[in-house]
Amino acid sequence: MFVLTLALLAIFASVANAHFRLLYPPPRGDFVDDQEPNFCGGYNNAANRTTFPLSGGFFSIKTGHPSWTAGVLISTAENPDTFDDFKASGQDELALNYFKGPEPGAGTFCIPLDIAAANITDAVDGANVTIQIVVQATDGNLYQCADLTLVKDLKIDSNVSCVNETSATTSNSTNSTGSSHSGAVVGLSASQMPALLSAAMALFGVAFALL
Ligand SMILES: [Cu+2]
Repeated sequence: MFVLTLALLAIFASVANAHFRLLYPPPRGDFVDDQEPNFCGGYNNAANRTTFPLSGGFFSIKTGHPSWTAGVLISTAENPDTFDDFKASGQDELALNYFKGPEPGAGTFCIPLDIAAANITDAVDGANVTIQIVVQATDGNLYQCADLTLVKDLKIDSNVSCVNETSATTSNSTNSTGSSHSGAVVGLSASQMPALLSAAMALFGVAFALL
């Protein structure tokens, strides 16, 4: 029973840490893990609009994935509800080009976001826009949206945390290659089940040692 409890704890801990969260600016709604592969993380309507600097802003994410690439789409529609709303002339409108995250990359990151520098038509002082953060990891594209009103010369409140903090504690110390991405915090996609199983097996080992 004790062993079973530990295994279940391992599974719940993994679920809680899967994917990524948008910490700032606030997303459209509460994080729903299994909705994150969908448009705006499952939220089709603008909500929680935040005043945001036209230039010199940042966003903050917390990710459970040790290896990832991210970019930021932008829409100047009032209530963007499809991926097409984040395109112009058939091309993605990017407020920030795709970039590779640091490795190991599980942790909290603060990423500069200068919307003025992206030169998006209509993304100007006073405009309502929506950014869609895209994180590409082992389980495909993941999405979170934040609805904004752009304000020239605005400074983000100093209470808003902007830190870079990797969580080395999530890496699997028994991983012999040292560079594999499968050893750390995992989701529950089929390709990641072996890592979850190995985490569960490690806990079984601890449980037997205690008996
Ligand atoms: Cu994930």
